[in-house]
Amino acid sequence: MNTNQRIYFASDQHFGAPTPELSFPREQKFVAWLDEIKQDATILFLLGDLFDFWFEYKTVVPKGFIRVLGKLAELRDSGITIYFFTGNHDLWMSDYFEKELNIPVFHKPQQFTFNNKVFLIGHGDGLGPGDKGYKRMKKVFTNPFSKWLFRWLHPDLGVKLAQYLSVKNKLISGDADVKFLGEENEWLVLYSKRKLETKHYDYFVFGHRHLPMTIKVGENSTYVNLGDWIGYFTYGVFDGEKLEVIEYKK
Ligand SMILES: [Mn+2]
Repeated sequence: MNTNQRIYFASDQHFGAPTPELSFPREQKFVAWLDEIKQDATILFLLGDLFDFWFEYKTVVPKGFIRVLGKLAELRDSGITIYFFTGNHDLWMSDYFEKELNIPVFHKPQQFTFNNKVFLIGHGDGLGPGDKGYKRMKKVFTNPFSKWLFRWLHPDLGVKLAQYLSVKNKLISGDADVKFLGEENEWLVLYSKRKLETKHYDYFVFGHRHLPMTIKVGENSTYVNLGDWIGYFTYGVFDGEKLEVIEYKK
């Protein structure tokens, strides 16, 4: 990394929710942010739930998000590396991003090293203790048979049904669930601390909680949660030395 280069992180945009019309101003704001970071970004990590619902049929993808997709294409074509991690709302993403945008898609946390700092990066869903209901639901959703079944529903019906269920699902419907649970109860804090028992990491970077957080989990280890682009409009930036969570004001 050059001293004037930055690595950026953002997650939980939930575009498309609660309605395309209400999502649109947030999409514009995100596009403006992407345009700004274009100057010094060397890598952009998108840590999941970019879309409130996404499904790839063999020849068809959902309508919408065209400005976001276009801007991502522009960044990518200008030489900025982009990595995408699926969240629980877009876990059905297949190879569209890889083929169309040349953006690799990960479904599990991955380790990266930048400037001798070790990062563990992912969306953060289903990690750590608890969250049993969600873990069960994820098994159903990732089951090849359910996926096959869903694919053969007509998209006008399938997407409508999925959008209904997604918006009804707690995370987008309000901030009732998004309360800090305390360091001893935050699943991703516990998960990070457990990971540190076997290996050193400088940074754990996750989304999913919709709550910006920077919490020390070890001597030289920090857990960072990126917040969201619904109410916080926060992102992470690594300058080669330290990782900060910043609010995008525009
Ligand atoms: Mn989310």
